[in-house]
Amino acid sequence: MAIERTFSIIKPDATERNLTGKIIDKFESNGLRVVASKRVKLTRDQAEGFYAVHKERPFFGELVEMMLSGPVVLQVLEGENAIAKNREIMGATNPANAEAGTIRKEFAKSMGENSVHGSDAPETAAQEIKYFFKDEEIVG
Ligand code: DAT
Ligand code: MG
Repeated sequence: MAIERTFSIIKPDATERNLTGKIIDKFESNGLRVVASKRVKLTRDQAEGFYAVHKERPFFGELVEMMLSGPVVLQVLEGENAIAKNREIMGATNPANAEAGTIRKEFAKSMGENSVHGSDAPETAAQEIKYFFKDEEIVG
C-alpha cells in the first residue's frame, strides 16, 4: 500500500476545549505522522474558498461562521493509506453515527461542530494541502 498525505483541520470547537493534543494522539497512535502543522485564525475568504464545494448547501453560512469562530490547527498527515485511514480515525460526519473510539464519537458536539476536517480523496487531499501549505513547510 502506498504512503499518502492527507489534509486535516482541528476545528474551533475542539481548539476551544483544549482538545488539540488528544486529537493529535489519535492520529499518531493510529500510524499517521504530522509532517506539517500551524495554528491560525482563518480569514473569511480562506474559509469560503476552502468549503466552496458546499456553497449552495443550506448549512454553508453556518459552516463558514463556525470555522471563523476561533483558531484552527491545519495539518498534513502522512502514512500508509493516510486519506482513508484518517477518515476512519475521524468517524462519521454526524457524531451520532460515528463508531466508538473515533474522534467525532469521543469529542464532537454536533454535526456542525464536529471537531475535525479530513480530505476525502487523493485529488481533494492534494488540492487542500496546496491551499494552505507551501512545499517547504512540509517536512516528512
Ligand atoms: P465531512 O466533514 O465528514 O467531510 P462534508 O464534507 O459532507 O462532511 O461536510 C463538511 C462539513 O459541513 C461537515 O464536517 C459539517 C458540515 N455539515 C455537513 N452537513 C451538514 C448538515 N446537514 N448540517 C450542518 N452542518 C453540516
Ligand atoms: Mg468533506
